[in-house]
Amino acid sequence: MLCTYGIGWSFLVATGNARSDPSASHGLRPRDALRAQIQAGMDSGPGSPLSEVRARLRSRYQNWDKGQEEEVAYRVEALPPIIAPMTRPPVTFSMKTFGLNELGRDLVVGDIHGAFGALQRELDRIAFDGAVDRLFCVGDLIDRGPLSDQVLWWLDKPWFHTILGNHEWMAFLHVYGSSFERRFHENAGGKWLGELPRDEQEAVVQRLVALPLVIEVQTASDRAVGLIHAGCYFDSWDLIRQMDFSQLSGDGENDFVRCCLWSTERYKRQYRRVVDKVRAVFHGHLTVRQHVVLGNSFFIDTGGWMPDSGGFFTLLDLATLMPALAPGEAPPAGLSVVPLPSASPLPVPMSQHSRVARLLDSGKK
Ligand SMILES: [Mn+2]
Repeated sequence: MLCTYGIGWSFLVATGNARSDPSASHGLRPRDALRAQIQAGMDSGPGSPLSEVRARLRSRYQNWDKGQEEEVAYRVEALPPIIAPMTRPPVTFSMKTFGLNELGRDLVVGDIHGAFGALQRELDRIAFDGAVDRLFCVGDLIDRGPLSDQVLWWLDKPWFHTILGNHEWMAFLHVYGSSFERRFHENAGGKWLGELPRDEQEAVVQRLVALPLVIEVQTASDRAVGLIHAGCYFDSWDLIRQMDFSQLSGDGENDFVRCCLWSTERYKRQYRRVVDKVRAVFHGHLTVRQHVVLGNSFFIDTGGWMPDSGGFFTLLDLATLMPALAPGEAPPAGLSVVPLPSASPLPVPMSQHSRVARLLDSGKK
């Protein structure tokens, strides 16, 4: 028997023969049936769409056992409405500016992704001194690496300053968003968050979402540098300085915020125009084999969070725009290329670091 339910759109739910032949599913996905079932307010008794969904899910597993059955049944029943009720705490985006550090070094590092141990080893190697030095991060502190749950401990360090990355934003939606958003973050390495008690989840993500979207740091040169996780929306930093960040809608659904958190356009297009009125803009988000400079945009996520695949942390000194040196270490004559696996998302062009740094420092563009 074939029953048709029309609830806003037409679809088919297979019953009868389909029960004994789960492959006759008519292309209906379980979520579609669930959505229909929820919207129609149907009961979940025998012969209902929900029971058919369960039957179809069962047929997918070769080695079915009671535990799996209960798990899937739970998942099916626990599916909430597709659009989550808007119970999020209010979000206010911001930009934070830092004055010149006259006491020590200012360094910038790419995505950390929970690899705080490897980062600490690199800081130790270059004799980072938290009493006078500052470390700035381009966001994505969490997920994938082993120590994401240390993130608040790191944010408490007075010398550690970071912006918001898309992973921090995804974590916020994980806790306060829909089931889609939760799963989206889990699949991006965010399972650790769901394993924390609910009150800790809320404490973590409320702290993360309060991070500034943009940081500006004054350097000893006459110009400041900027940090944005993914994409710089404007070709002039003055336009960012003039923005009223508090007017950006807190749901993150506007072009500027999306660009800051997600855009890879400058790199994909190899767009080399210099961002005016700023010495350099640092980005993470894209993992590259060796840090890359396009115009004065620096892409510095060199995969320090996946050391087993040849990744390493790039820490650049904001005064020189060159890698931070260990005590007694000579400046590198050339930058070596460390191969990352082919899963690395994009090909990496030759670094133009030295030439660009010279040009920037000589004031030419
Ligand atoms: Mn990212």
